[in-house]
Amino acid sequence: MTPEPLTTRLAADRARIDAWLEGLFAERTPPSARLEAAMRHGLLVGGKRLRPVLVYAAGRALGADDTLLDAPAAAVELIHAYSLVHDDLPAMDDDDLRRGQPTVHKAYDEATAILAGDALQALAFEVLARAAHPRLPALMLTLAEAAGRDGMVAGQALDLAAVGEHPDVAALATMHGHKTGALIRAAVRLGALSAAADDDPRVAALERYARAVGLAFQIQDDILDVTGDTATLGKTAGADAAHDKPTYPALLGLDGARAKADGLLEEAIAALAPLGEAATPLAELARYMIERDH
Ligand code: GRG
Repeated sequence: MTPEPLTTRLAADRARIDAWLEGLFAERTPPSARLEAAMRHGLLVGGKRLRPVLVYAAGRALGADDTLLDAPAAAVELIHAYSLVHDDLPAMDDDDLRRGQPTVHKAYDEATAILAGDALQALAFEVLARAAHPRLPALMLTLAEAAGRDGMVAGQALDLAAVGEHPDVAALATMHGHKTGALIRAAVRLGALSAAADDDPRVAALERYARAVGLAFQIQDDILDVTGDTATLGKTAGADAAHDKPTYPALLGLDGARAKADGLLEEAIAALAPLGEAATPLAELARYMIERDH
């Protein structure tokens, strides 16, 4: 059987998770229509859905059924959406545009954006808790650790502390490993744990894959900031430089940053060896995430 092309699979997975996420807002009479609309804006307007796609790909590679992967995929995207809504706030990155549209605090107001982020985060855990998933405690722990004080939020704190500082490559990797990497690793782990035990060597292989992909994804994001194709992220080229944020191209040069991302891509693909052909979609996805132009 000819394997399904990546683009077909990506489109199908995006359609699947989008329908699932839309369903969270259906048949409800919310206490606050404004809060609900702001949540929808932060979650549903645009976005590549990379983290849900990783949940599906990792889970399927170990034999999980799609129906078991929907709730973890939705939960990780809800955390991601909340983080972007809060990251865009004036107290954080102060961005007017996200995904080519006004940020939530611009489309609504700052207080509503804070609340929408809060509610999206709570909804992530509600979605998981309602899923009656056989690995529920492990999934809850994975997502909570990745999102919180040992993961993404810690990364954001390190990032804020680094403004005006001159961290070296190792410090930059630690910051991004928390800020962006933790959720990407969580996505892969949520998929893997839906099908396999914690001590399954294939889970460890997928963790090595996710670590390399997460860092390479961030390097590519930095490269896109420099090369200027950032319209879909709603930034202007050089925005991070304007915020005096350290980036990989600034530390390694553009070619050095590209070489590092390529090396990590090879590492990610090599890590998949124990999974055999079942991991082909994950290898393609890594390439797509790192060679993407937006
Ligand atoms: C505010 C607690 C808190 C955390 C924010 C992840 C994060 C921490 C901020 C995002 C800032 C940012 C733009 C980082 C660069 C890498 C990144 C995560 C890009 C956005 O992810 P994509 O490209 O976004 O997957 P889409 O829009 O496709 O969902």
